[in-house]
Amino acid sequence: MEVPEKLKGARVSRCVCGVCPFRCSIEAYVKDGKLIYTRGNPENPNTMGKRCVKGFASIWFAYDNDRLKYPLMRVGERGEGKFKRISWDEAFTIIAEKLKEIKEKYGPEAVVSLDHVQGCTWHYKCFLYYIYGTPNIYDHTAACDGTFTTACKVIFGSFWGIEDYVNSKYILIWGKEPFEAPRIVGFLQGLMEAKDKGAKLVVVNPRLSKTAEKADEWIPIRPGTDGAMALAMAKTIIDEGLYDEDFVENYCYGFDEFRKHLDEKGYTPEWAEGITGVPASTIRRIAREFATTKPAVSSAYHGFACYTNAFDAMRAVLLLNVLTGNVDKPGGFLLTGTPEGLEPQLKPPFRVPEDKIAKISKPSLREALGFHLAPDFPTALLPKVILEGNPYPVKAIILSQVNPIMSDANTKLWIEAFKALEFAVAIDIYLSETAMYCDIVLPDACYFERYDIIQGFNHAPMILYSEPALPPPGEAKPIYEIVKGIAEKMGYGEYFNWKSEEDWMRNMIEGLPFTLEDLKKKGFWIGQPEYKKYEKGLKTPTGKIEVYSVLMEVSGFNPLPEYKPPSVIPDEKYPFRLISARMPFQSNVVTQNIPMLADIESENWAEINSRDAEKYGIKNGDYIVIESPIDSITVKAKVTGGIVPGVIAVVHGFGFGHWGMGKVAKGRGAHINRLIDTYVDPVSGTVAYNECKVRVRKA
Ligand SMILES: Nc1nc2c(c(=O)[nH]1)N[C@H]1C(S)=C(S)[C@@H](COP(=O)(O)OP(=O)(O)OC[C@H]3O[C@@H](n4cnc5c(=O)[nH]c(N)nc54)[C@H](O)[C@@H]3O)O[C@H]1N2
Ligand SMILES: Nc1nc2c(c(=O)[nH]1)N[C@H]1C(S)=C(S)[C@@H](COP(=O)(O)OP(=O)(O)OC[C@H]3O[C@@H](n4cnc5c(=O)[nH]c(N)nc54)[C@H](O)[C@@H]3O)O[C@H]1N2
Ligand code: SF4
Ligand SMILES: [Mo]
Repeated sequence: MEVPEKLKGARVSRCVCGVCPFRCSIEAYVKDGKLIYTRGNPENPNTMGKRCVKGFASIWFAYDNDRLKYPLMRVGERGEGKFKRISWDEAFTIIAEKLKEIKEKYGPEAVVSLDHVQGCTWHYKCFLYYIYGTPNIYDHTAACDGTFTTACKVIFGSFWGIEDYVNSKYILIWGKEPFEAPRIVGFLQGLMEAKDKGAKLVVVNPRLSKTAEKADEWIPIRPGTDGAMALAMAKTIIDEGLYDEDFVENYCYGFDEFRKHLDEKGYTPEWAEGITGVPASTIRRIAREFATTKPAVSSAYHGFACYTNAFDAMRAVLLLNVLTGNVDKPGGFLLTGTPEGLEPQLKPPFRVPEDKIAKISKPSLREALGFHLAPDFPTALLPKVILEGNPYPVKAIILSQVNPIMSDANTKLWIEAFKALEFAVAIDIYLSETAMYCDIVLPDACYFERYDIIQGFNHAPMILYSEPALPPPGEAKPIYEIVKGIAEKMGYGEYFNWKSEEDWMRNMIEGLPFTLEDLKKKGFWIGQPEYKKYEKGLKTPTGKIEVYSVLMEVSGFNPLPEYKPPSVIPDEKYPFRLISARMPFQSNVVTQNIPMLADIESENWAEINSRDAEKYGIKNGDYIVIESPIDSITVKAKVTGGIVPGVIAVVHGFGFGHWGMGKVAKGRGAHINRLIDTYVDPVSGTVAYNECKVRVRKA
């Protein structure tokens, strides 16, 4: 790809975008010490020189004066926002002493770490696990795609799945948002190309979302009921003999039990119509179209999974690919990674001799609370654990690149929990809402100011490389230097005495089929894509694709997917269900201080059906009060025919009360998570954000 004229003479660095969790490989152009341009890595098939608008706009991180520049220590009450500047040496000393004290008083498991899924958190995870000895190291999976990854694990023995849109002829999307919540531009490009080539796009969603707008067919569905429709489609496909007999016979475990189960439960399209509001004739037609158009792909992701009944719904949606033989073949649902994670596995950045590795004496909170299949502890349950000291005391939290007071459900409870902690540290690039409740706040380098090695989300195995394009602002440091500083103060400096970052990066890729030099050359390494991995055997207990899940059975769950209603049902007092949506040009809570994005849309809104709005006298643009049983917010109404009556959708990520996230972010819009009580999926532990009933009135 050619370099535009104005970029000639600029130094180009290869980085991995950290704005959303999907790790696009990018190029950053620096001229005269200024970051002037970024674009997707032209050689990487996931980016092809492109990146999404929210990623593109994050160039602002390089200029934002509101970024954290110095370590801070809290001097006021928690949440009051009073901090004083301290030196790194003071910060490291305080943290090292507090960590030692808590370990002595309560045991290492009393320290919980929450972080994002970016790579250089490896140092910090390995330090806390292998050296400090806490088993409680979690990332944000439980707030995000835990239901999807767990379903991939139990059915396919893989970590993830990717829709091969570009080669598909029939794309069935259930409540996920390639156009509203883009992740990895290459996937999105593939979807557009498939449409250009004539593929049919069908979107099942309670809202006429940006993706539904572009679909050939939008199927409005009652929220939290997709499982019923997917199971009825499965029954239709089987009853009408439209399934791939050869595939099912050779590569699947438990098809006969599934067929019997669907019959016994009476999961017919007529039954599903009563639950979903989708006509039985539509369910039958979509089932036939899906099964007879090859290749086809059915997929769901985060938005669909925000219910306590979503795990089996996710299984049912993915099993449609299995019944029709659309697994790990071009145009179908491609498998990637093993149950443990993406491949190839990276090694720890430093080695701890066997006899020096900390002995973990207590089970992790995830195990202690019985979430054996979950990839992560349901972090939404952490506030209760902290406040009740059950199953054991949790006294300190270390956060890196997560902001649970904004991102998780039940804001008030999280605040209460933070107030009850003995010690809390936030590592962030802004003084986040959550950092406001911490004792020490440390300024991190952002994604184009640090080194990193991390796996890519891709069908063929992919490793990504990141190098700094710029130095971090003020005294900010990359997280590996932060961990080094703490470790040295605790007497573990020997593990961090690398001469340059290359030393620990070489440790991470030891034994892999490429060198650091290879990585640097292109910014990534990609292996060969392998299709039809089920022919060689998968990493499930039976080695087959498990329609009947042995893992579920041994964990005490129904091995076959069944339909159960959501946990929260709107009633007379709270007649609406609240669901979340996203703005295409904001990423969670990270991009809110970027002026050019704030200029496009300065606040979030609540979508409400025009019939409902009329009943309450609400007009487009009016401010409305939305009340749930636990709190209320005031937000602008968007009156639309494009949402199922009885549902209100609010865009997530807005409503910062403090100055914290910066001048631009402050005070814009409303914070949806205040309204949502704590519900999690019982299998995957994922936060059920849409289990929320509300009422509305004009403000
Ligand atoms: N612009 C933007 N892009 C993003 C992000 C962002 O914040 N902003 N975040 C990134 C992250 S972290 C993630 S995990 C991904 C998320 O990516 P997706 O999972 O693809 O998107 P979500 O916005 O979580 O999905 C919400 C959709 O689910 C629909 N939905 C709600 N309830 C139901 C239901 O019961 N049934 C069905 N069928 N649909 C339902 C909503 O109407 C909405 O359209 O996006 C990533 N990309
Ligand atoms: N109601 C509702 N809530 C949701 C969702 C929803 O759809 N609806 N979506 C959920 C989903 S899918 C997700 S993934 C979560 C995301 O929620 P979180 O895991 O909390 O992550 P982010 O919102 O991405 O950002 C968290 C913090 O990272 C900081 N940060 C950004 N870059 C860096 C960096 O380089 N280093 C460090 N140390 N910090 C950095 C930001 O300043 C911010 O404070 O939110 C969830 N919350
Ligand atoms: S989808 Fe956008 S924000 Fe997410 S990693 Fe890629 S460029 Fe960054
Ligand atoms: Mo996410």
